Order: sequence, then structure tokens, then C-alpha cells
Amino acid sequence: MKYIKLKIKDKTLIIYLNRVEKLNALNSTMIKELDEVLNQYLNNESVRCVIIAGAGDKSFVAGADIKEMEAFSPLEAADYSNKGLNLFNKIEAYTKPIIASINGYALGGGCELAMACHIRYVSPKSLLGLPEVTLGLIPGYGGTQRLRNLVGLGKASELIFSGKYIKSEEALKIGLINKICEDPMEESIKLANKISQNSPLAIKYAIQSMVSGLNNNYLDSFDIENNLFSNLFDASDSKEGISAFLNKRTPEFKGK
Ligand code: DAK
Repeated sequence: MKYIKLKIKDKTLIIYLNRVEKLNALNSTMIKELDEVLNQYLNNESVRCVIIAGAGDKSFVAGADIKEMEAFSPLEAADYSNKGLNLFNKIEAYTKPIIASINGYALGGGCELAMACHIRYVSPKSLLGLPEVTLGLIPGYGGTQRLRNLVGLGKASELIFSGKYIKSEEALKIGLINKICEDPMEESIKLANKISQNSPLAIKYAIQSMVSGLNNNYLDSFDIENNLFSNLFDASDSKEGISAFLNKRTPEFKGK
């Protein structure tokens, strides 16, 4: 892979977006490579959690690659747009938890990528924002929806209309990120290890249930949650978890 470095730590796949000289700005090759990696590991049972980070110490992702966009024909723009949107939706619905470990700039498409992840751990000096309107664009990877879902319409409007960057502290205050950490990778790995002790099947269903709530009306989502909950009683993980609790031992989940 040209722009992606992979590392496996215990049961966690760490994906580094690696285009340091361009502050990891997302181009179409990176989008393709990231998509391939996620497809490759989706059914790999030894991986229970994923971390996405930017290589280097300055940037998570400083946005979509502005230079590449400049040369797009309308047809290329449509293709780029479809592939990017599909990837970001895939990340949001990915059935293993994905943590964005953010060290530095998370701007434009980079902030959208972080928002598509399930959890965001961020260094104190990071800067986040959606400056697309300063380029005559709007967030195009689902960012208008995801930012509104995370921070509410008022704050989302303020950020998107102004294109301003905010520091980690403000991002935490408005609910855009989960936590500020001196070392976001170390903390992300700790969280991933904790998550990996739990039932992969239960986590998969929790993700499916939460994502279904984004696509369905409120009451239908309860039905979906109810079905997923009931299905777990057919699975060995729930029997293992309940039996381990009752027998005062540590459960060994298989994700089945
Ligand atoms: N694209 C391309 N190159 C970038 C880049 C980007 N987004 N961000 C940085 N770089 C490159 C710089 O051009 C520079 O390259 P060289 O000149 O060395 O060749 C190198 O990275 C280092 O950057 P700087 O020299 O500028 O570094 P500084 O520390 O001085 O400044 C900065 C850091 C992050 C403040 C600055 O680089 C900056 O303002 N970058 C652009 C930030 C930005 O506007 N990001 C949003 C991009 S728009 C869509 C979906 C999504 C989107 C669009 C369409 N569809 C579905 C159709 C999303 C759009 C965006 O993300």
C-alpha cells in the first residue's frame, strides 16, 4: 500500500494514514486503500477493534486533497464523491469499533473521517474544523449530518458556516470528541484492549442498532434493537457471558 501503514497490536488493527509531507491529506488512492483494508479485516476474528490515526506528529488528516480536486472533471468528481461517501458510511456502520486517534489537524474531510469513526480521542493541541465553505464547497462525506448529530444544529451551523477551526477543549465541550489525551494513541490502545474483552457479537449488534437509529424512525429503531437483543439469546457469547458471571470467572467470548 502506498499511503497506508498497518500495525496489529494484540487484537487491534492500527491503520496509519501515511502521507506526512501533505499532512495526510486524503486523495483517491488513500480512499481506495483504506476501503480495501477495512474489507480485508471485516471478517478477521482475531481483530476486534480498529484505530485510525495520521502518521507523523502534526496531523490526523488536513482534509481532502485540494490539489487533486482542482483537476477533476465532473465525471471524476462524481466517482470520487461516490467512493468517498461509501467509504465513510462503511466506517460508520463497520461492525468492529473504530477509534479515531487524532494528533494534530482534523480538517474538512479529515474531520468528517473522524466523525464517521465511532469514538474520537484527541491530543490537547489538535485543531478541528470544517473549512469547506472557504473553498466554495460544503462537507461532502456526510459531515453536515454527522456534525449535527454530534453537536446539534446550532453548533453545527456555527462551525460549518464560519469554517473556523476549534481547539480540542472546545471540541470536547460541544461533544464533537470523546476525550482529550496527552497521548491519544496510547489511550486509544487502552480503550481498544478494554473493548476487546467484551463480546464481539454484542458489540456488532450494538453498532447495528445504533446505526439503524440513524436510518429509521424512532419507534422502528426500538423494534430493530429488540430483534437484535432477542437474537443474542441464540448465540454462545451470551451464554458464555452469563455463565461466567454466575460462576465468578472471566468470560471467553468467541463472537458467535
Ligand atoms: N490538500 C492538499 N494538500 C494539503 C492539504 C490539503 N487539504 N493540507 C495541507 N496540504 C499540503 C500543503 O499544500 C503543503 O504542501 P507543499 O506546499 O509542501 O507541497 C503541505 O501539505 C504542508 O502544508 P502547509 O505548508 O500549509 O503547512 P502549515 O503547517 O503551514 O499549515 C494547515 C497547515 C493545515 C493550516 C494548512 O496546510 C491548510 O490550511 N491546509 C488546508 C486545510 C483545509 O482547507 N482542509 C479542507 C480541505 S477541503 C467531497 C467530500 C469531501 C470534501 C470535498 C468534496 N465530495 C463528496 C465531493 C472535503 C473537502 C475538504 O476537505
